[in-house]
Amino acid sequence: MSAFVVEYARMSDNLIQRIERIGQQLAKATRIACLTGAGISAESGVATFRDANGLWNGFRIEEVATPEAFTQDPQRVWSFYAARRQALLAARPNPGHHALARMKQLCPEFTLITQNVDGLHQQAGSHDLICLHGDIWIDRCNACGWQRRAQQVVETVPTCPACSRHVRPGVVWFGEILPQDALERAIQKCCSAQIMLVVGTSSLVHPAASLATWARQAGAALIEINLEPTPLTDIADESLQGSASNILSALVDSWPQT
Ligand code: BJW
Ligand code: ZN
Repeated sequence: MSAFVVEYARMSDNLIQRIERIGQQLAKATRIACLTGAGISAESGVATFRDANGLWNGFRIEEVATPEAFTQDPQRVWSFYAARRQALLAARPNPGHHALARMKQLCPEFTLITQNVDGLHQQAGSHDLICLHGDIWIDRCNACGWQRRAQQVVETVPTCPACSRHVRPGVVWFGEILPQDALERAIQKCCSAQIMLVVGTSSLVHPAASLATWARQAGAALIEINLEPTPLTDIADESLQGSASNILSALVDSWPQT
């Protein structure tokens, strides 16, 4: 028996019944949107931002993920991202990522939206993915627009081959605008969804966190999956407390067609 099946066996009868009922609702829906956050990658060994006292290897995300922090100390910020790139080299998608890729095959219109920059959804086969906060593997020059996909982890902040300014990771920092096409598409898909799943996010960072509120106002049923309550829990129609990989896999298993 795999470790995953053992975890499934540990779920309470009540949680299993709720998962089966929600699985049937999902199976009937033709338009589902799903927003994921760092919690879905936690079981792949990728650190979240705000768990464990909000520390990430000694950094507070609010202190390093800003354009001002990069201007002030580019090497400090680059080191934060270099360490994360290094950790990601060993990370693989977990059953939660795979379950969402499977849902895409089962639902006529399934839109996966992620705040994550780690590439694990894509590795699990979710290619038509809306990335709200960019991609950690992109190197970019803000001054001239030069960019490339990083091939290896470098410890020293690189300089742009075109204009010699500092190169930064292609992620969205606090105070920066999200990619307009990604955000517009996410809003449209969330506001036309019958059901919205919100998985493994603290729902503290906007506008990503607002998507669920907007979807709810437009008539979607909200289903939250998280280890603990969040600011969204009170307005969610269902809040499934537990690990994303266990619950998402169980939801797909309970889909009648599977
Ligand atoms: C599990 C689990 C398991 C663990 N299973 N669950 C409206 C109101 C207030 C403020 C604003 C607002 N609109 C805009 C703002 C300002 C700001 C903002 O939101 N501030 C708030 C913090 C107050 N937003 C912005 O600046 C955004 N830009 C913008 O809006 O531009 C226009 C504008 C600018 C200025 C003013 C006004 C408008 C940009 C936000 C960019 C966020 N960037 C980051 C870094 C990306 C690059 C990188 O990766 O380094 O994105 S910050 C960080 O937080 C990262 C994440 O994507 C994001 C969300 O974090 P997430 O995924 O929720 O992770 P955690 O750690 O917080 O939570 C993990 C959860 O998983 C927990 O709940 C656990 O319980 C759970 N979990 N294990 C299930 N196994
Ligand atoms: Zn440049």
